[in-house]
Amino acid sequence: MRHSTLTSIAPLLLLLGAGDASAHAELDRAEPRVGNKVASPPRAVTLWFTQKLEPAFSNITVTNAAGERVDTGKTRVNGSQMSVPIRAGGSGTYRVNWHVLSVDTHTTEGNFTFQVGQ
Ligand SMILES: [Cu+2]
Repeated sequence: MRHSTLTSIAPLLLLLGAGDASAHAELDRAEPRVGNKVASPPRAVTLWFTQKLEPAFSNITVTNAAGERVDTGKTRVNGSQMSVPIRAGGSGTYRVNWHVLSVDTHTTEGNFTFQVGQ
């Protein structure tokens, strides 16, 4: 009886272990939304993460369709959210690159695009 109980919970423990290993700060959502189209250039790009961020080592850069930096370089972190003001950079595909250090000391990074115009 006891043996069969242990056997049945072992796979659950493995699943919990895997969950802990991947619990870094991942991108939860963004504004403008990932892959979305907006009519005019937004004033800022804001990202929400699944964990609190360390402000000193977390930043966002944004480039326009011509590959020019359009962010002000002044990323602001507030808990699990960070935001950077951007200048109008015309229409086309904007790319957002983010790099974060979460409070669990793990770094994660990623990028996505959104469309401006039409
Ligand atoms: Cu982590």
